[in-house]
Amino acid sequence: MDDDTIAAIATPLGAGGIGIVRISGEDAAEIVSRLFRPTSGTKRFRSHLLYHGHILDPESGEVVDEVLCVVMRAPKSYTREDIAEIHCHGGAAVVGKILELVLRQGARLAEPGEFTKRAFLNGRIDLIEAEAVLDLATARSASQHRAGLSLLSGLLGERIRTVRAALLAELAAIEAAIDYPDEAPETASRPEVAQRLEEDILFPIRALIEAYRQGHVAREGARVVLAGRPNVGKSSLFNAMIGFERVIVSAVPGTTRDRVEETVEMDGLPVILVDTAGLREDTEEIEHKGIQMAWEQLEMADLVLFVADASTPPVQEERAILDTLEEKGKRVVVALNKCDSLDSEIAASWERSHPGIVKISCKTGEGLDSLRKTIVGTLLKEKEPPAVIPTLRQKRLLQEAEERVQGALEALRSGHPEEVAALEIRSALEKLDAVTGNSFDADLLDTMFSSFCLGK
Ligand SMILES: Nc1nc2c(ncn2[C@@H]2O[C@H](COP(=O)(O)OP(=O)(O)OP(=O)(O)O)[C@@H](O)[C@H]2O)c(=O)[nH]1
Ligand SMILES: [Mg+2]
Repeated sequence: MDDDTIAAIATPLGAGGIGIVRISGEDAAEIVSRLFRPTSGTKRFRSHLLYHGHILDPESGEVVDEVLCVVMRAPKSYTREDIAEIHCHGGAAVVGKILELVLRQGARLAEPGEFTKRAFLNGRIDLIEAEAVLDLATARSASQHRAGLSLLSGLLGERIRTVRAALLAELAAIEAAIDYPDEAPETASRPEVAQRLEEDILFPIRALIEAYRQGHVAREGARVVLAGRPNVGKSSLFNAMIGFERVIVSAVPGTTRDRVEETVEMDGLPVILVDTAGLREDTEEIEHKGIQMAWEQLEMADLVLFVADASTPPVQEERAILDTLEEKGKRVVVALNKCDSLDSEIAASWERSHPGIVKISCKTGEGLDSLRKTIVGTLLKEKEPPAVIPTLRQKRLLQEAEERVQGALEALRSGHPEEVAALEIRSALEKLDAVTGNSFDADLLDTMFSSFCLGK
């Protein structure tokens, strides 16, 4: 474990009001005291108190900036090490210069996420909370912000620790039955253990996996995939929704052959919008590939935005596409585009077959707001997102734990030796520990923390 003193700029670069240089490690206070001249003339910093003063370049004696400084002594700090922060003016040149001075005094430039990694390694937060910090630092929408905060509350960790404790108790019961088959109490009998495994362990784990399914849209954003026949205006709608000309629009059917995606926020919800090739039969090879890709995208969609053209009547092909989507259980919103040149008879026939259809025009912008509302309403239809929503990493581990518990249950119920169940339970315990970071491997930590931004 590294225990050198690290430093980084903790605020985004640019011209903010203030910028913060953060230092963590044994030498943090010492380094600051060599650069900082407090206005009060004090020699010793009291912990957690903000001091006014100036940063001086020790070599030239030149004043670099007027700042506020704070030292937070271990263990009452984010990393549980001594932390010092210099709050200076936010211009990139000033913050950069101060960081340079700090590094010259012997601190090492921190890796992305290294402050949070130390907080985890020093036991201040568990891995779930570390992930929550990442969530919060990168949250682009109100719902991501909420998902991050709920993880930081420690509720998920609490639930997992409860399940873990129950699992450990059952392991003890099974091992007692293996070691002392004649003396084992009634509560260690196979049916009793199996019942508790199911009710106290399997069901709560499944509930968390289900929470991911219900809530991942709030956390990671929804995939909204555009679909429809060629030339109905999918790419025009895509551009209109993201607010700039990202994809080519043309009067030639079959213009889009590739998949293009962009993230936008709709009413506080992150949405990954995907444009695809128009769906039709009988095409040349490249377009055919595009259509295949479009169907693959539709498989992954949380919602399909089906676009139709108000200047042509519904055709059999469109009916077939919509039927297929329905069979797959996809949520679909149908938009009737080109309403600026609408034929009232055609519009009426679309409205008859699709009562919820939203009339829009990419040309005039008409109806786009109500289309956004319909999309968000459909995505969030189910209900309020669950109180805790695991991340994808956590959900995968929970699924593995679920399989192991399931395995233990089957072993107990089908009369396999108790040892088989014990083995499965041990392996389920490992999976749960990996969620909270009770046990972890170095590779996992490296990948996880390296996705943090600098200074976090
Ligand atoms: N009048 C009118 N024309 C539109 C509207 N939206 C799109 N168009 C026109 O419809 C044609 C096709 O638009 P695209 O956005 O390329 O259609 P697409 O569905 O992406 O087509 P493919 O990529 O070929 O599947 C272009 O000529 C657009 O200018 C609209 O609201 N009103
Ligand atoms: Mg297109």
